[in-house]
Amino acid sequence: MDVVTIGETMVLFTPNSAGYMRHANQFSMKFGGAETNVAIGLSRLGHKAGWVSKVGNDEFGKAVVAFIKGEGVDVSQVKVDLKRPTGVYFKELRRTSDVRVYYYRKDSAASGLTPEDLNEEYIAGSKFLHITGITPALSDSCASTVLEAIKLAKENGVQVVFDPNLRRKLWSEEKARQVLLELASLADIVLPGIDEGKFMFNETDPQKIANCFINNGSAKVVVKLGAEGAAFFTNETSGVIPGYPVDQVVDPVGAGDGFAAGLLSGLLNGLNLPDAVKRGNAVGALVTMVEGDVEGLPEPDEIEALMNSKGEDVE
Ligand code: KDG
Repeated sequence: MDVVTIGETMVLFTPNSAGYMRHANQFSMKFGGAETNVAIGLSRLGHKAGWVSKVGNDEFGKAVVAFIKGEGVDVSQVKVDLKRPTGVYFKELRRTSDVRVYYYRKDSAASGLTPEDLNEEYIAGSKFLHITGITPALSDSCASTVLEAIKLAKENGVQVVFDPNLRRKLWSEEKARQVLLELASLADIVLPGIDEGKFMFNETDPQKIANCFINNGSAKVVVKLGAEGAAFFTNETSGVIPGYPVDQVVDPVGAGDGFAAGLLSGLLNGLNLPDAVKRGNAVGALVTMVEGDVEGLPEPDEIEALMNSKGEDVE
Protein backbone atom coordinates (compact mmCIF):
# COMPACT_ATOMS: atom_id res chain seq x y z
CA MET A 1 0.00 0.00 0.00
CA ASP A 2 1.08 3.59 -0.55
CA VAL A 3 -1.15 4.87 2.24
CA VAL A 4 -2.99 3.07 5.04
CA THR A 5 -5.72 4.87 6.95
CA ILE A 6 -7.91 3.92 9.94
CA GLY A 7 -11.38 5.19 10.71
CA GLU A 8 -15.12 5.07 10.41
CA THR A 9 -17.09 5.43 7.20
CA MET A 10 -20.80 6.09 7.48
CA VAL A 11 -23.75 6.12 5.19
CA LEU A 12 -24.62 9.73 4.59
CA PHE A 13 -28.12 11.02 3.97
CA THR A 14 -28.61 14.47 2.46
CA PRO A 15 -32.05 16.02 1.89
CA ASN A 16 -32.88 16.47 -1.78
CA SER A 17 -34.47 19.83 -0.98
CA ALA A 18 -33.10 23.05 0.47
CA GLY A 19 -34.33 24.40 3.79
CA TYR A 20 -34.65 22.77 7.17
CA MET A 21 -34.16 19.02 7.15
CA ARG A 22 -37.38 18.62 9.15
CA HIS A 23 -39.28 19.42 5.94
CA ALA A 24 -37.35 17.04 3.74
CA ASN A 25 -39.18 14.01 2.46
CA GLN A 26 -36.56 12.69 0.08
CA PHE A 27 -32.92 11.99 0.84
CA SER A 28 -29.94 10.86 -1.23
CA MET A 29 -27.78 8.14 0.23
CA LYS A 30 -24.07 8.72 -0.10
CA PHE A 31 -20.99 7.79 1.91
CA GLY A 32 -18.63 9.80 4.06
CA GLY A 33 -15.71 9.26 6.37
CA ALA A 34 -12.68 11.52 6.49
CA GLU A 35 -10.24 8.63 6.22
CA THR A 36 -11.87 6.93 3.25
CA ASN A 37 -12.40 10.32 1.63
CA VAL A 38 -8.60 10.53 1.57
CA ALA A 39 -8.21 6.90 0.47
CA ILE A 40 -10.67 7.36 -2.41
CA GLY A 41 -8.93 10.58 -3.41
CA LEU A 42 -5.63 8.71 -3.58
CA SER A 43 -7.11 5.82 -5.47
CA ARG A 44 -8.60 8.13 -8.10
CA LEU A 45 -5.12 9.59 -8.54
CA GLY A 46 -3.63 6.16 -9.19
CA HIS A 47 -2.23 5.28 -5.75
CA LYS A 48 -2.81 2.22 -3.61
CA ALA A 49 -4.74 3.04 -0.47
CA GLY A 50 -5.90 0.65 2.25
CA TRP A 51 -8.58 1.18 4.88
CA VAL A 52 -8.68 -0.38 8.36
CA SER A 53 -12.14 -0.35 9.96
CA LYS A 54 -15.20 -2.18 11.19
CA VAL A 55 -18.74 -2.10 9.87
CA GLY A 56 -21.96 -3.62 11.18
CA ASN A 57 -23.46 -6.86 9.93
CA ASP A 58 -26.19 -4.87 8.18
CA GLU A 59 -27.27 -3.44 4.84
CA PHE A 60 -25.43 -0.16 5.43
CA GLY A 61 -22.21 -1.99 6.27
CA LYS A 62 -22.46 -3.96 3.04
CA ALA A 63 -23.15 -0.78 1.09
CA VAL A 64 -20.21 1.09 2.65
CA VAL A 65 -17.73 -1.69 1.95
CA ALA A 66 -19.00 -2.24 -1.60
CA PHE A 67 -18.72 1.47 -2.35
CA ILE A 68 -15.22 1.87 -0.94
CA LYS A 69 -14.07 -1.31 -2.66
CA GLY A 70 -15.62 -0.10 -5.90
CA GLU A 71 -13.46 3.00 -5.64
CA GLY A 72 -10.36 0.79 -5.72
CA VAL A 73 -9.47 1.06 -2.04
CA ASP A 74 -8.21 -2.11 -0.36
CA VAL A 75 -10.79 -3.33 2.18
CA SER A 76 -8.99 -6.50 3.26
CA GLN A 77 -8.56 -5.04 6.77
CA VAL A 78 -12.24 -4.20 7.30
CA LYS A 79 -13.98 -6.47 9.81
CA VAL A 80 -17.67 -7.06 10.38
CA ASP A 81 -18.95 -6.60 13.93
CA LEU A 82 -21.91 -8.89 14.54
CA LYS A 83 -23.40 -6.80 17.36
CA ARG A 84 -22.83 -3.13 16.62
CA PRO A 85 -24.40 -1.20 13.71
CA THR A 86 -22.77 0.75 10.91
CA GLY A 87 -22.68 4.49 11.64
CA VAL A 88 -25.04 6.89 9.91
CA TYR A 89 -24.84 10.62 9.42
CA PHE A 90 -27.06 13.35 8.00
CA LYS A 91 -25.82 16.49 6.31
CA GLU A 92 -28.10 19.50 6.16
CA LEU A 93 -26.71 22.04 3.69
CA ARG A 94 -28.45 25.21 4.91
CA ARG A 95 -25.95 27.38 3.09
CA THR A 96 -22.38 26.61 2.07
CA SER A 97 -21.25 28.60 5.10
CA ASP A 98 -23.71 26.76 7.35
CA VAL A 99 -23.47 23.02 6.95
CA ARG A 100 -25.06 21.05 9.79
CA VAL A 101 -24.02 17.53 10.54
CA TYR A 102 -25.95 15.03 12.68
CA TYR A 103 -24.24 11.82 13.73
CA TYR A 104 -25.85 8.50 14.62
CA ARG A 105 -22.64 6.68 15.37
CA LYS A 106 -22.44 6.19 19.14
CA ASP A 107 -21.39 2.59 19.86
CA SER A 108 -21.14 1.94 16.15
CA ALA A 109 -19.12 -0.97 14.78
CA ALA A 110 -16.14 1.26 14.01
CA SER A 111 -16.22 2.68 17.56
CA GLY A 112 -15.36 -0.85 18.66
CA LEU A 113 -11.99 -0.90 16.88
CA THR A 114 -9.23 -2.14 19.19
CA PRO A 115 -5.45 -2.47 18.80
CA GLU A 116 -6.02 -6.20 18.15
CA ASP A 117 -7.67 -5.24 14.87
CA LEU A 118 -4.35 -3.96 13.53
CA ASN A 119 -2.11 -6.00 11.28
CA GLU A 120 1.51 -4.92 11.74
CA GLU A 121 2.62 -6.25 8.36
CA TYR A 122 -0.08 -4.25 6.61
CA ILE A 123 1.02 -0.99 8.23
CA ALA A 124 4.72 -1.80 7.85
CA GLY A 125 4.24 -2.35 4.12
CA SER A 126 2.89 1.16 3.53
CA LYS A 127 4.69 4.43 2.82
CA PHE A 128 2.36 6.64 4.86
CA LEU A 129 -0.01 6.04 7.74
CA HIS A 130 -2.83 8.59 7.61
CA ILE A 131 -4.54 9.40 10.91
CA THR A 132 -7.26 11.91 11.71
CA GLY A 133 -8.48 13.33 15.00
CA ILE A 134 -11.91 11.80 14.33
CA THR A 135 -11.00 8.17 15.00
CA PRO A 136 -9.64 8.72 18.55
CA ALA A 137 -12.80 10.71 19.36
CA LEU A 138 -15.01 7.69 18.74
CA SER A 139 -14.03 5.71 21.86
CA ASP A 140 -11.14 4.98 24.20
CA SER A 141 -10.41 1.75 22.32
CA CYS A 142 -10.28 3.71 19.04
CA ALA A 143 -7.83 6.15 20.64
CA SER A 144 -5.64 3.23 21.76
CA THR A 145 -5.87 1.73 18.27
CA VAL A 146 -4.65 4.93 16.67
CA LEU A 147 -1.75 5.21 19.13
CA GLU A 148 -0.77 1.59 18.51
CA ALA A 149 -0.93 2.09 14.74
CA ILE A 150 1.38 5.11 15.03
CA LYS A 151 3.77 3.06 17.17
CA LEU A 152 3.81 0.28 14.55
CA ALA A 153 4.36 2.82 11.78
CA LYS A 154 7.27 4.42 13.58
CA GLU A 155 8.90 1.08 14.38
CA ASN A 156 8.72 0.23 10.70
CA GLY A 157 9.88 3.54 9.23
CA VAL A 158 6.42 4.50 7.90
CA GLN A 159 5.72 8.26 7.84
CA VAL A 160 2.76 9.41 9.89
CA VAL A 161 0.46 12.12 8.50
CA PHE A 162 -2.01 13.63 10.94
CA ASP A 163 -5.03 15.78 10.18
CA PRO A 164 -6.52 17.05 13.48
CA ASN A 165 -10.01 17.17 11.90
CA LEU A 166 -11.56 18.56 15.08
CA ARG A 167 -15.15 17.34 15.50
CA ARG A 168 -16.52 19.08 18.57
CA LYS A 169 -19.69 16.98 18.63
CA LEU A 170 -17.70 13.83 19.36
CA TRP A 171 -15.84 14.71 22.55
CA SER A 172 -15.15 17.28 25.24
CA GLU A 173 -12.86 20.20 24.44
CA GLU A 174 -10.44 19.20 27.15
CA LYS A 175 -10.07 15.61 25.98
CA ALA A 176 -9.88 16.67 22.34
CA ARG A 177 -7.10 19.17 23.02
CA GLN A 178 -5.06 16.68 25.02
CA VAL A 179 -5.35 13.81 22.50
CA LEU A 180 -4.88 15.97 19.39
CA LEU A 181 -1.71 17.45 20.89
CA GLU A 182 -0.38 14.01 21.70
CA LEU A 183 -1.10 12.65 18.21
CA ALA A 184 0.37 15.74 16.54
CA SER A 185 3.56 15.33 18.57
CA LEU A 186 3.99 11.85 17.08
CA ALA A 187 3.32 12.81 13.46
CA ASP A 188 5.85 13.60 10.74
CA ILE A 189 3.41 15.80 8.84
CA VAL A 190 0.50 17.71 10.40
CA LEU A 191 -2.33 19.28 8.38
CA PRO A 192 -4.26 21.70 10.62
CA GLY A 193 -6.72 24.39 9.63
CA ILE A 194 -6.71 27.82 11.25
CA ASP A 195 -9.64 26.81 13.50
CA GLU A 196 -7.64 23.89 14.80
CA GLY A 197 -4.63 26.12 15.44
CA LYS A 198 -6.89 28.39 17.44
CA PHE A 199 -8.37 25.45 19.33
CA MET A 200 -5.08 23.73 20.10
CA PHE A 201 -2.75 26.70 20.69
CA ASN A 202 -4.97 29.78 20.75
CA GLU A 203 -3.15 31.09 17.67
CA THR A 204 -4.62 32.20 14.34
CA ASP A 205 -1.48 33.24 12.50
CA PRO A 206 -0.24 30.38 10.26
CA GLN A 207 3.43 30.94 11.15
CA LYS A 208 2.66 30.92 14.87
CA ILE A 209 0.46 27.84 14.53
CA ALA A 210 3.26 26.07 12.66
CA ASN A 211 5.83 27.07 15.29
CA CYS A 212 3.62 25.58 17.98
CA PHE A 213 3.27 22.30 16.08
CA ILE A 214 7.01 22.17 15.34
CA ASN A 215 7.83 22.84 19.03
CA ASN A 216 5.32 20.10 19.85
CA GLY A 217 7.35 17.60 17.77
CA SER A 218 6.06 17.63 14.16
CA ALA A 219 8.68 18.00 11.39
CA LYS A 220 6.41 19.40 8.67
CA VAL A 221 3.29 21.50 9.09
CA VAL A 222 0.90 22.52 6.34
CA VAL A 223 -1.72 25.00 7.49
CA LYS A 224 -4.88 24.96 5.35
CA LEU A 225 -6.16 28.46 4.59
CA GLY A 226 -9.41 27.59 2.78
CA ALA A 227 -9.87 29.59 -0.43
CA GLU A 228 -6.52 31.31 0.20
CA GLY A 229 -4.63 28.03 -0.28
CA ALA A 230 -2.16 26.62 2.23
CA ALA A 231 1.08 27.56 3.97
CA PHE A 232 3.86 25.03 4.52
CA PHE A 233 6.56 25.10 7.19
CA THR A 234 9.57 22.96 8.03
CA ASN A 235 12.66 23.89 10.03
CA GLU A 236 14.39 24.82 6.78
CA THR A 237 11.75 26.33 4.57
CA SER A 238 8.29 27.86 4.41
CA GLY A 239 5.93 29.44 1.90
CA VAL A 240 2.34 30.12 0.95
CA ILE A 241 0.77 28.39 -2.06
CA PRO A 242 -2.35 30.24 -3.24
CA GLY A 243 -5.61 28.38 -3.73
CA TYR A 244 -7.39 27.89 -7.05
CA PRO A 245 -10.40 30.04 -7.92
CA VAL A 246 -13.70 28.26 -7.43
CA ASP A 247 -16.76 29.65 -9.25
CA GLN A 248 -19.20 28.40 -6.71
CA VAL A 249 -18.71 26.38 -3.58
CA VAL A 250 -21.49 23.79 -3.59
CA ASP A 251 -20.45 21.70 -0.59
CA PRO A 252 -17.30 22.38 1.44
CA VAL A 253 -17.38 19.08 3.36
CA GLY A 254 -14.45 16.86 2.42
CA ALA A 255 -12.28 19.64 0.98
CA GLY A 256 -9.66 19.14 3.71
CA ASP A 257 -9.58 15.42 2.98
CA GLY A 258 -9.21 16.18 -0.72
CA PHE A 259 -6.32 18.46 0.19
CA ALA A 260 -4.66 15.64 2.15
CA ALA A 261 -5.15 13.22 -0.76
CA GLY A 262 -3.62 15.68 -3.23
CA LEU A 263 -0.68 16.46 -0.96
CA LEU A 264 0.06 12.78 -0.30
CA SER A 265 -0.31 12.01 -3.99
CA GLY A 266 2.28 14.69 -4.77
CA LEU A 267 4.70 13.37 -2.16
CA LEU A 268 4.22 9.80 -3.42
CA ASN A 269 5.02 11.02 -6.93
CA GLY A 270 8.24 12.61 -5.66
CA LEU A 271 7.12 16.25 -5.82
CA ASN A 272 8.74 18.69 -3.42
CA LEU A 273 6.59 20.00 -0.57
CA PRO A 274 5.44 23.25 -2.29
CA ASP A 275 4.36 21.36 -5.44
CA ALA A 276 2.63 18.69 -3.38
CA VAL A 277 0.77 21.46 -1.51
CA LYS A 278 -0.23 22.91 -4.88
CA ARG A 279 -1.75 19.56 -5.87
CA GLY A 280 -3.48 19.46 -2.51
CA ASN A 281 -4.98 22.89 -3.16
CA ALA A 282 -6.25 21.76 -6.57
CA VAL A 283 -7.94 18.65 -5.22
CA GLY A 284 -9.45 20.58 -2.30
CA ALA A 285 -10.89 23.19 -4.68
CA LEU A 286 -12.41 20.56 -6.97
CA VAL A 287 -14.08 18.78 -4.04
CA THR A 288 -15.96 21.95 -3.04
CA MET A 289 -17.60 22.27 -6.47
CA VAL A 290 -19.60 19.05 -6.20
CA GLU A 291 -22.13 17.96 -3.61
CA GLY A 292 -21.04 15.01 -1.49
CA ASP A 293 -17.94 14.24 0.56
CA VAL A 294 -16.16 12.27 -2.17
CA GLU A 295 -18.04 12.87 -5.41
CA GLY A 296 -15.81 15.81 -6.41
CA LEU A 297 -12.52 13.98 -5.90
CA PRO A 298 -10.75 14.26 -9.27
CA GLU A 299 -8.85 11.99 -11.61
CA PRO A 300 -5.46 13.36 -12.78
CA ASP A 301 -6.69 15.02 -15.98
CA GLU A 302 -9.14 17.16 -14.04
CA ILE A 303 -6.35 18.43 -11.80
CA GLU A 304 -4.28 19.27 -14.88
CA ALA A 305 -7.22 21.16 -16.35
CA LEU A 306 -7.70 23.19 -13.18
CA MET A 307 -3.99 23.92 -12.82
CA ASN A 308 -3.84 25.15 -16.42
CA SER A 309 -7.18 27.00 -16.38
CA LYS A 310 -5.88 30.35 -15.06
CA GLY A 311 -9.22 30.99 -13.48
CA GLU A 312 -11.41 30.02 -16.44
CA ASP A 313 -14.13 27.42 -16.01
CA VAL A 314 -13.00 23.82 -15.85
CA GLU A 315 -14.84 21.64 -18.34
O1 KDG B 1 -13.99 15.61 6.51
C1 KDG B 1 -15.25 15.18 6.07
C2 KDG B 1 -15.83 14.28 7.11
O2 KDG B 1 -16.10 15.04 8.24
C3 KDG B 1 -17.09 13.59 6.66
O3 KDG B 1 -16.87 12.82 5.50
C4 KDG B 1 -17.74 12.71 7.70
O4 KDG B 1 -15.96 11.49 8.68
C5 KDG B 1 -16.85 12.27 8.82
C6 KDG B 1 -17.06 12.85 10.13
O5 KDG B 1 -16.69 12.21 11.10
O6 KDG B 1 -17.56 13.95 10.22
